[in-house]
Amino acid sequence: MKRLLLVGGVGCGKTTLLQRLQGGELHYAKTGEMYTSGGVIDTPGEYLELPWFKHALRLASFEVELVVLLASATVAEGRFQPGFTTFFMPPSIGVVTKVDIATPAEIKVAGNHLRLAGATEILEVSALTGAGVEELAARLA
Ligand SMILES: Nc1nc2c(ncn2[C@@H]2O[C@H](COP(=O)(O)OP(=O)(O)OP(=O)(O)O)[C@@H](O)[C@H]2O)c(=O)[nH]1
Ligand SMILES: [Mg+2]
Repeated sequence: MKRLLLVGGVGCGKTTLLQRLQGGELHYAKTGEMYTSGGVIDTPGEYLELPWFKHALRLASFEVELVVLLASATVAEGRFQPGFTTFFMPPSIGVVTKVDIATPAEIKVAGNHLRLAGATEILEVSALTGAGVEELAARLA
């Protein structure tokens, strides 16, 4: 798997998706600080949501090949500023999460938030059911 930086709002499913991608058991664990696992940097959602943490995301992005912006399909509001991907040096892709508990319209809204953030490539997944995870894993290989 490429070296990745996972960025998304609190509870959007970053850690659960990482557990799924790494073939581990799914268990809830609030991310309290940035950490690296198998070359993937997982970040607390607060780093995106609280402005004074944001530069830490940018610094971390210098270590990776790809930034993965995640947006939960269950959250109607956008969590990213328009053009947010320009904040990072490496390329970015967008991932809509929790598609198992969202309507097609909600999935579309989350995808549009990611597009507005600057992601031109968007995948849809459920870490819980595994839907779309194989496609994502292939993209990240
Ligand atoms: N239904 C459903 N629930 C999910 C999915 N992915 C994550 N969740 C749930 O959403 C909650 C938050 O998931 P996390 O993976 O901890 O979210 P996070 O983005 O790492 O959150 P922070 O560490 O707080 O930034 C947990 O209760 C997960 O079980 C999914 O694909 N489908
Ligand atoms: Mg987490």
